[in-house]
Amino acid sequence: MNKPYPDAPVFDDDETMSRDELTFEQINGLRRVVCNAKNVEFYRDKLRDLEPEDIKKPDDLWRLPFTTKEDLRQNYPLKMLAVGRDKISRVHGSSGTTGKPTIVAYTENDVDTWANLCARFLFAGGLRSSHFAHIAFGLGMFTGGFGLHFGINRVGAAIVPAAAGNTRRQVMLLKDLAADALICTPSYALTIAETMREEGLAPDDLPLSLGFFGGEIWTEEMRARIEKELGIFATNNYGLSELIGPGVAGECRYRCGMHIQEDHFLVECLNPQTLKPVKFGEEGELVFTALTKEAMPIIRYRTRDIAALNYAPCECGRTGVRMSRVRGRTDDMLIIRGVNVYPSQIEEAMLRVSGAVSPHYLIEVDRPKQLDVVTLKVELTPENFSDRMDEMQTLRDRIAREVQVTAQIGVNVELLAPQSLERAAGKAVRVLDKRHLNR
Ligand code: DLL
Repeated sequence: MNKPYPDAPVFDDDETMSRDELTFEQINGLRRVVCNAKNVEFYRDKLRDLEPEDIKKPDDLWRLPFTTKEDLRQNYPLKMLAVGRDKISRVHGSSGTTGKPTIVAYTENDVDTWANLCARFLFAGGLRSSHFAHIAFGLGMFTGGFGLHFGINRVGAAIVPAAAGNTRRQVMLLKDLAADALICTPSYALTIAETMREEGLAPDDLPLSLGFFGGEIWTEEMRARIEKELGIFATNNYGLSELIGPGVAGECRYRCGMHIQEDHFLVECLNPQTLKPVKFGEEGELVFTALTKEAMPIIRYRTRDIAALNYAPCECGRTGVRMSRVRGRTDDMLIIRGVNVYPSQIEEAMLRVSGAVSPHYLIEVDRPKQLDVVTLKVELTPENFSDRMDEMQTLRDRIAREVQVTAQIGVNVELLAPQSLERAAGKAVRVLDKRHLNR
């Protein structure tokens, strides 16, 4: 595996500002946000008793209201705009495929900021101007494609806008254009790796050396698989359309959490029930306030993403606090016979067992009688697909035991033939909860 640029500097000096400078920037940013948000009807009423100059210290943030996904839904499509339509230079939407998307809008400055934020994390993960970067994110309303497109452009690297789907073609392009970096969801990276194998290509047959993955929850075990199967150095990056898209946080080459770009996003880590801050280092729901966005100010946005914050200095010199991997979303947490389980805990346990199972899986939950039943459907790798009943039973038992230890729930394990589960070109669907169908 090639380690990129051991001496990598930062893309932009603001990434290393001192904590005191950051606090100063954040207070100024909050004042700006209060001022700008008063242009939005939804916020105007909520901010009636607060003037920008009332914000004097970081804790004054607590005087600001929360914003939820529901609030954005109710203000569909563009009622959250703080500027006139003539100032809008781009519109994107949330990634869901059903119902009305959440629309987000950008001024020209917002688009420029966004490109810089993406360039910062791409650079931090090793992208340089000499590289070819292949984007396999959809180029549409989803923020992944265009966000990264302009980020790569800002770094000065070549863009291969392959977009999502048609995996054989992706592999052909990766090979023929000799791309250095792959950008997509982690689950799609595995699908590309699988197709490479089917085409008879080994990791060394492609010059690919870097991967930038985000947009969905994944585990350290999944990273190890992806790196092995593609022969790359993979970094994680995080973002959400409501805040800007990708570029909210990203890993540096030390990969000990994702640096939040705190000069643009003020983060809180709160207990989702009490909405009070968790203790330092504990997991909680991340809540963000965008400090520099013009078109659509967003205040204390409840992401539903559960992660922890680490304020310890990082060896890379960036000062932005690091967020852990997202462990789960409050709305994706499964309650199985009273036990709270995140799908990522099951993924972690399953992949820890052995190389015999592929990382393609589906967690099915049902309640045929009074009790919840979880079936973990997981594909075998082609090399391990066997009709030896005893071997298969041992593997099933090992996976179930590991899940029991990690997630404290019993699961039935169903081993499937390779290629049985549907592959997604974007975000993978990992859970099928049928319980509500039986009510
Ligand atoms: O997924 C933005 C994005 C695109 C980020 C490409 C990174 C790369 P949405 O479609 O609005 O935006 O979905 C946002 O995706 O609240 C998380 O639950 C999840 N998510 C995004 N990145 C990560 C990550 C984009 N690295 C929602 N790890 C967020 C875990 C992630 N979850």
